Amino acid sequence: MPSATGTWSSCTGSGGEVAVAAGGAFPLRLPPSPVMLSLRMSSRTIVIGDVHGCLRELTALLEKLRPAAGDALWFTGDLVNRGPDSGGVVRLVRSLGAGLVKGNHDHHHVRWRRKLLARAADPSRPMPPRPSDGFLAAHASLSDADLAFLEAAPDLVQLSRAWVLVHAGLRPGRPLDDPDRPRTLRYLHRETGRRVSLEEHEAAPGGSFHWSERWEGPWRVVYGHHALPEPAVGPLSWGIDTGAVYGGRLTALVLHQLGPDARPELIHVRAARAYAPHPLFGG
Ligand SMILES: [Mn+2]
Repeated sequence: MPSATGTWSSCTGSGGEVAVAAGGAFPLRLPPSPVMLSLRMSSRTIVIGDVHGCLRELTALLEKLRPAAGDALWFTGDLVNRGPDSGGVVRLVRSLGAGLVKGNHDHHHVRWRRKLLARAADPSRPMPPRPSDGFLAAHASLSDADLAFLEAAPDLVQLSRAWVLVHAGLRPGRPLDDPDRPRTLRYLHRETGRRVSLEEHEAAPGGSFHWSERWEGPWRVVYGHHALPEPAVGPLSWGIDTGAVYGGRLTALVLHQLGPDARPELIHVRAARAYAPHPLFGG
């Protein structure tokens, strides 16, 4: 995984994978001179929301952020699909040494690749149902190394004792290594607390609530997946999918420290245009 983000330990439970960025975000590698120490103290943890193939917007946001050596750079997942250049985005993210939590769109490409390989190894298997042309075009833009990078991405990253990164959400009251952690969590049933499934772009189904409404910690959670025109800032949660691919904005959350009282800064760039329709973004 990422070189810029320090040493890693990663464990796979019976379900979702959890990665731990050891010792905060990066190891102490710098010589103990006052200048270098002050550089280290100014390093940041930067999390960028769902890019969905928007290479131009990602490039513009990186120009604004100017990540430096020592900054840890992360992505909330869904690097691919819907936008113009999925492969270009994954290669840029890889070249930056950035880390990623796996989004459902990233996962679909890993799964499709597995199906194709299984079918090639055993032609007696039925052909899997053909995905959309857009998906197949995005898939063709991904190299084996890009797919391996997506496949290796964990479902959850613990940035520090206080801060956690996931693609979609966490169920209140469940442990971080919950084997039953859904990659597309949005709404929970009011009585049972179980996940309410929904089609893309549907409003909250009756009798449900967004997971972040009842999120009481103890972790501060940064997430994407749920596109809204403005970042969804709760007491202990920060939703930063601001719909770049729908003509909204690409958002970065910047942390200058990783303690429980850290105050994130939100930095945006506006999308050049809408690449896909979405009712909340006038599409
Ligand atoms: Mn998603």
